[in-house]
Amino acid sequence: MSNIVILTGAGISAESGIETFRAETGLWAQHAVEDVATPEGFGRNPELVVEFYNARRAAAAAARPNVAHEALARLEAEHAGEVLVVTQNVDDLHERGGTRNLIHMHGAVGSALCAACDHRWDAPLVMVVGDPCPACNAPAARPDIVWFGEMPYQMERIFEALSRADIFVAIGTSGNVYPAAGFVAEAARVGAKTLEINLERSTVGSQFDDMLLGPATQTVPAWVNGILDGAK
Ligand code: BJW
Repeated sequence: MSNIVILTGAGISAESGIETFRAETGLWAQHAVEDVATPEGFGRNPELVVEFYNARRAAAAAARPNVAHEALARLEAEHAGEVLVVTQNVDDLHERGGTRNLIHMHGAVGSALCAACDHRWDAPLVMVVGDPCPACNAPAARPDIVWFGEMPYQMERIFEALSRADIFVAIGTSGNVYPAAGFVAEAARVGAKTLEINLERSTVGSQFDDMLLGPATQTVPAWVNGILDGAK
């Protein structure tokens, strides 16, 4: 019975119509990262940042999970060992595709966070700067997103799962952002087999034991079928 930890990035949602960050025409080509994905950027121009995430929330709501999201849910349901999906994505396509054992390490566009008391609630489709917190009433609502310089969520739970992993798979992530880009090294350190699934080799691609190149909607269902068939 093997334990599987899966890290996903923007590439798994690309074929659902959600833009990635570092493609030539991706989000970071359209917006300066320091303006929209740092606490300092939010401090300088909260309207711009809230608008950026309102657009991302609308894009996520309009998108549907694809067969790669659904294949990971099937793996969780049918595999005898533990399957944990750790996503860097802020969309909810894994949940809507059926995954239950899931960590959103970079937050979620569907969630709002009070900068004054840390209370969380479901974000409205359109957030407005100065929205009051339903718990403490401070006008301090912000998108519940982990920006550069902030601590990603549930790191202790992630490293605990990595310490017990037999297989670690990274899907559709460019390996540019830490600590997520360091998970392959940690998994290898504890003896897990490591696999990268991507359109092209990522910046940390040489650290993986194996590689499966191609679009996630083809490669992920094929890999999941292989794991489930191998267990029969
Ligand atoms: C397909 C495909 C298809 C396309 N099929 N594939 C060294 C060590 C540790 C930290 C640092 C370090 N140096 C610097 C840091 C700090 C910093 C960092 O990493 N900076 C780098 C720029 C160097 N990290 C942080 O600040 C993080 N916090 C932190 O480190 O706290 C301290 C700490 C230290 C140690 C332990 C624990 C904590 C916070 C990072 C927050 C990232 N936030 C963002 C934006 C917010 C979310 C949002 O708006 O959505 O998160 S940045 C952005 O990048 C977003 C993503 O989640 C993240 C990763 O992007 P991803 O998913 O990889 O997308 P792309 O576009 O880069 O790649 C897409 C991939 O898909 C490509 O490979 C394509 O080939 C592929 N693809 N179509 C399959 N159809």
